Amino acid sequence: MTGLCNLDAVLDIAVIGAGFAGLHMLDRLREHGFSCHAYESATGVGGTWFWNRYPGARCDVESLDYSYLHDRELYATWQWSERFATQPEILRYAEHFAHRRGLWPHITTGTTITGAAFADGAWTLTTDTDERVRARFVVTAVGCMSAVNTPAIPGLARFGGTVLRTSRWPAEPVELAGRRVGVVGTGSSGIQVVPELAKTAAELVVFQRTANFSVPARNRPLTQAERDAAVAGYEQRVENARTTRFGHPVTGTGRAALETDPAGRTAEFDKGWARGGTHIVATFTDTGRDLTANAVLADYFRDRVREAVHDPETARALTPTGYPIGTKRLCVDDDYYETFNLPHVRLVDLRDDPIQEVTETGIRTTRSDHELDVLVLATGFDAFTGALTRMGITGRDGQLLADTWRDGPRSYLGLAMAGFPNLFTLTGPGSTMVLSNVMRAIEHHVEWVRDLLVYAREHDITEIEAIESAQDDWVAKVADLAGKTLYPHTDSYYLGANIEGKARVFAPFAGGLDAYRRICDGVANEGYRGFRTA
Ligand code: N01
Repeated sequence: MTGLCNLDAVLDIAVIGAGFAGLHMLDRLREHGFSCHAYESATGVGGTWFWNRYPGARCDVESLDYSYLHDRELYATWQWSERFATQPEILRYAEHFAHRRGLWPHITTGTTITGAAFADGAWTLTTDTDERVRARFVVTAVGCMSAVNTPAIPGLARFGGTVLRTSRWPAEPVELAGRRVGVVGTGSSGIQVVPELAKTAAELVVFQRTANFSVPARNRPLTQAERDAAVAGYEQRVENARTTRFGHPVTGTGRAALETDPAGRTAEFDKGWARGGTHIVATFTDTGRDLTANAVLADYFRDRVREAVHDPETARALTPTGYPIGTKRLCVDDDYYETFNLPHVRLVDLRDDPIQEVTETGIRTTRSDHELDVLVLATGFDAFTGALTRMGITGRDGQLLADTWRDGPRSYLGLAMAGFPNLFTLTGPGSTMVLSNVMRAIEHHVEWVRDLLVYAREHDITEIEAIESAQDDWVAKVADLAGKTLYPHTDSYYLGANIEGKARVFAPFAGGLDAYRRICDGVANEGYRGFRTA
């Protein structure tokens, strides 16, 4: 624990979470003289970057974009070492920000909020350390990918070896050299961890249910000239944050794939593949909305898999089929496919050979027993809603958020919910979340919520709550925008489809961060239209 607040007092604002959103929120609130305090489950700050410390973890957004922009001096002085930063470096960045802004005394770490109830104009938070915190307002900064998904694989508890989760990787070193390691899950985390584990494991068995589309990162050290250019271009970057769909520019050819001849298409895709990173999906204007155009891009990726993987059967299994590219998050890798050419690395295609059970000594699939010393679960998250619904949030008249969201999340702007006054959700479901650079989404939300709280103070507002009809309109808008994309074609965590029993609802706002920001600005400029105040 690093600092306690006076638990008898009523805070102006409690912040839940001390990742990038929580740290920035706390800082902005303190700057404006609010009494506030943050609570964090982890024993340190950094949120997702505290927990996801598995070998190979790094960001799939380039470091110079995955940085706070609101702190100009920090932007000018922090020296990212690589094009795509590693988890340890990003964690150091978060810790540095907390030190720089004097935030540590205002954060209680190692403390999980287990309940939040609204009554008599204030929230009462309860913690797993049996403490109670009273606050007039609560801002959640719990992240989009923080509630761990542990799959219901029969026998998991009986495994006699070591079970590790990429999303809760231990801080102390894990000895994997010379051991037989199994990895379940081939999303972004699995695809990043596999090449690293292969470097030391005696045997590595990768259990894949769905083959993912992945693009090479082409990671490399950043040059001083690149860092200097980024600092010189700071104003433009700030402007881009306001005016672009993703919060940073993604430049393509501006042409449609279906109106470009095949040789021209391949030449452009080759450039994107050689450059590395996710920008390749924006090469043409139609691959994100037209299934035929999408198939052209998907086929290009499939050809790269067949080119990289020597064994034809393994290549076939690793080739993604059956869903449009981009409708699950595109993975970014370092030699993922090449790893399967190593003699001690094997792929088990669970579509052909499903897991029957975990035994004391490994994983039994329909056809084989795979003997393992270590089992790595890279099985993802109850994304977007899980961290909120698991927290025991109870609003007006005792309504439980988990019940209110049983048929899918309902929010106004992704920031507030009818029936839950004085509660704001940074990067909540219904906002752009992971469909934009999440750093830019965080900065927007923090500024917007800060402005609202200042407005409330200036206008003696003690209660502010989303109006049901405004929320209904927002939910309909989010659904309508999703319906115009290819996302609903695919079972993914975007739709909650990775969690058994979860309502199949597309949670993010798919209209772009620029459009989202304009809507939120409009709401604020009209005296917080869609909110009831008292
Ligand atoms: O999780 P995922 P993740 N049996 O849900 C499989 C961010 N992130 O942690 O596709 C067997 O994508 C599941 O299979 P299927 C990023 O936003 C960012 O990898 O459901 N397999 C899938 O293969 C990312 O998108 C970075 O058929 C099972 C995998 O587990 C998000 O976090 C790095 C299973 C889960 O993939 C989540 O990524 C890492 C079962 N019972 C993560 N249950 C950056 O680079 C699940 N699976 C910033």
